[in-house]
Amino acid sequence: MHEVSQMIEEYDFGKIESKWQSYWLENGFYKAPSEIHDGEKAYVLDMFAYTSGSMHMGHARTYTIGDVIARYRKRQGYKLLHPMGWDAFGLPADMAAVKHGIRPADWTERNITRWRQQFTRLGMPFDWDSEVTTCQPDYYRWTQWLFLKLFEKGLAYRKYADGNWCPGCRTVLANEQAKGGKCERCDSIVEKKSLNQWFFKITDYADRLLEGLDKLDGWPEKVKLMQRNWIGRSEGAELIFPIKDGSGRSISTFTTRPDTVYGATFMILSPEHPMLPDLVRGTAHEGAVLEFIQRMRRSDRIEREAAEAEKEGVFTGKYATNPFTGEEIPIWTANYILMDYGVGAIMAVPAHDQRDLMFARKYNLSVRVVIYPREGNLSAEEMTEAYTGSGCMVNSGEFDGLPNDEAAQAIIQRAQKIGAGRKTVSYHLRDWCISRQRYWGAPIPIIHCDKCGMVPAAKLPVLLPPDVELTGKGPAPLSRVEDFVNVPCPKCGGSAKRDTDTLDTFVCSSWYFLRFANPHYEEAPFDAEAVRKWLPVDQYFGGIEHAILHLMYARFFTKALFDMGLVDFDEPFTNLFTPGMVTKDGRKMSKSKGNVVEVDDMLDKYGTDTLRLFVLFAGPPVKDLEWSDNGMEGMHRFLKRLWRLSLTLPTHVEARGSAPLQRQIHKTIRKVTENIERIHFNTAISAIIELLNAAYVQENDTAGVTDAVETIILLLAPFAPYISEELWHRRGHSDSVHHQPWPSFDPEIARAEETTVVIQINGKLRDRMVVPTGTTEDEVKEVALERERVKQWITGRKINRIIVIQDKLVNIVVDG
Ligand code: ANZ
Ligand code: ZN
Repeated sequence: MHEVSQMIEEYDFGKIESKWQSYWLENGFYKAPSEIHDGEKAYVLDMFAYTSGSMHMGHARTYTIGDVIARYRKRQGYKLLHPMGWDAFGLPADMAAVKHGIRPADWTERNITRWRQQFTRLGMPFDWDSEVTTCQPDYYRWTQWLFLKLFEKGLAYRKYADGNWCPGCRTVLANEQAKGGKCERCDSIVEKKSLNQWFFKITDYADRLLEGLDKLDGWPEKVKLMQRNWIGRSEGAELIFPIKDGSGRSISTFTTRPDTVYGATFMILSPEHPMLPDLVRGTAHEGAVLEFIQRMRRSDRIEREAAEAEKEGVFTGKYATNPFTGEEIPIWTANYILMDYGVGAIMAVPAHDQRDLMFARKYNLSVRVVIYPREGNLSAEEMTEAYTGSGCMVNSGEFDGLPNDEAAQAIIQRAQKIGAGRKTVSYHLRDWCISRQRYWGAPIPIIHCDKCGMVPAAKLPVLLPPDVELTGKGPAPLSRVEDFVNVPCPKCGGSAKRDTDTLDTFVCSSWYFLRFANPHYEEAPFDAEAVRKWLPVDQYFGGIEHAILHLMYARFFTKALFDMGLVDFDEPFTNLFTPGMVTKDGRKMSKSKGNVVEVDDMLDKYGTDTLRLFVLFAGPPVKDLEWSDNGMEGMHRFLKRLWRLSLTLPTHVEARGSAPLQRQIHKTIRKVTENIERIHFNTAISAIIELLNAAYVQENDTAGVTDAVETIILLLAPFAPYISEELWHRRGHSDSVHHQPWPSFDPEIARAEETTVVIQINGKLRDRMVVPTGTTEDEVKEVALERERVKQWITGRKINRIIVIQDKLVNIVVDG
């Protein structure tokens, strides 16, 4: 058999796609079965779509990855739940309303319609009867219900906190609207204004959110690390310094280095510290300090925190006593001490903390070395860099000569004895601010009554009033709707006022995965019985940009619901996969950079199957993918070759194919199966391409070639669903290729010749592994880096180089 030249019908992807789209939708391809039994379910979830704007190439890639796994699990015989819905509240709809005068509800509906079409086109025939939409009353009534549950448990509370205030628009701005410290509408300088805001007490769960990560073996290390850093647990001590003004007051500080207390030569209060105004009241220093406080209120927090930022501060005129040295030390206030970490005050140890050293040099404050490195010593006068390492205690009274980590413990014990402090833990995690002074969100279901205080709304949902004029200026939109605001108090019947803030959209997305188990359930936010069957999510897919907030909040909700006895698991997502970004010319695609490749354009030009194959084949799904028109062409050619070959073959052959082709068929099934499991779709697809190449070469073996092509169609179906379905039917089958059992292989026949490869770390033998002979350099690197033994040696160290000698050795060169 040769490349056929006779007239063969062309590969008309447009026609094929529309035919199978409607077929799959009509047959309820992704409709979840209602009957499931233990151990046979697969809940494969993509983060639901945020309905601002439309689908871009990054979404197309992520959702395709999810779709492959969903289709594959179904083929393996799992009962599948693979739903889609809409994260439909949020700022962009408000902004569209202000800019274009369109109602947020209409704008959102229009976007959803478009998203549905794009999903369908991409070969993802979701069951639209079971979508959830967060801006619909039948959903947000339950978001409100959950808010009230948390309120009841004391996990939702109100306090004053700084918001972005635009004096020009006389309105509160979101961080996105106040970039660079200016109002995006009127360019006014944005000020900080204290607002009464709602919070969820996520900090109560800090330790459990941290411990929970240890059990999440199916999560990427990178994401777990980001969450750990965000929680930022530090063990240390609270040390208390009495103020020397006869008032009997003292200042509490948080330190992770109690061992350095003898080197504390001054103290610093955060400019926001509540004690600061009192401390200077009526003194000569009051003016300067108050002016500094004012200036800090307007400054940018991120800048203040930056390590290299210029340090500045003001002396308060007051002194405190170092409880260990008995010395008097001056009390300052400075920009780099923040109120919301630790307790908002520190003992400054310039010899051993770089920021304190920069500050001390600038203001001529004294420096005392209290730890010597193991070798050499330090001079307080000359040092330009703080010594932050470990070593031996000096200038520290009875603790001299101890290793500093031992001294730290001894000093804490002593502090405890003399009432000067204790051991404590501090977190970087802050409580979650959930109130927004905007329109397009779920109203906070609370009524404020002068007599009864904060009273939960008696009836849910508290409906968002449909017609509210949005100008982007003035007070919160809902506060201007009189008949929304003024209501009787549910408790005393007196006149009261509704809360006019709406909930952060992250609240809506913290529980939607529970709702999917039975999306139209009317008795509760989720159907406990259905949740018991389907949850937790077996495989979750979504962008790394959600690694911190969304995933942390969803975990927090799950733990809170677990504590209330409403669910019986406390981690929502067993396995997580975060695909890389799609880039062009080395940069993330974005409208402002003008490097966007439109999904629709590519679908028009090449069809869905080509696009899907390209985004899956161009590199491992975890890595960023660089867009390439050539890559698209290459995939398109592959599909055309498959099409042509398939159409020339008989639909049925009796004989068996030749041994070499048989062997390759079994090997291919094995390789594709293993690599789909590892979400290494690029490797899986390349094995399929190789099999097609082999089939073309074995021209005389019609039986073998037919067998190979039939196998290719079966294996390719999750990746390129349309062409596979079409060719499958043309080969005389009457049911869907997507309902065929996943092909199995004979391990005997599929066995590759194997080689043992040794793994070295910095030239030392650390592990061995068996791989198929001829495994490529890239593949062998990947496999090596995934091995447990190897991870033990390399985690936390920087990989400088990996040397591979094929079929023999991998040497990983790391720092330190
Ligand atoms: C004395 C000291 C000596 C410190 C030394 C460090 C080194 P992490 O590790 O991030 O938890 N600190 C405490 N509260 C602060 C605040 N509100 N704003 C800015 N800095 C604050 O950091 C803990 C250290 O950060 C604490 O330990 C404190 O400085 C500082 F050789 O205390 B340390
Ligand atoms: Zn403004």
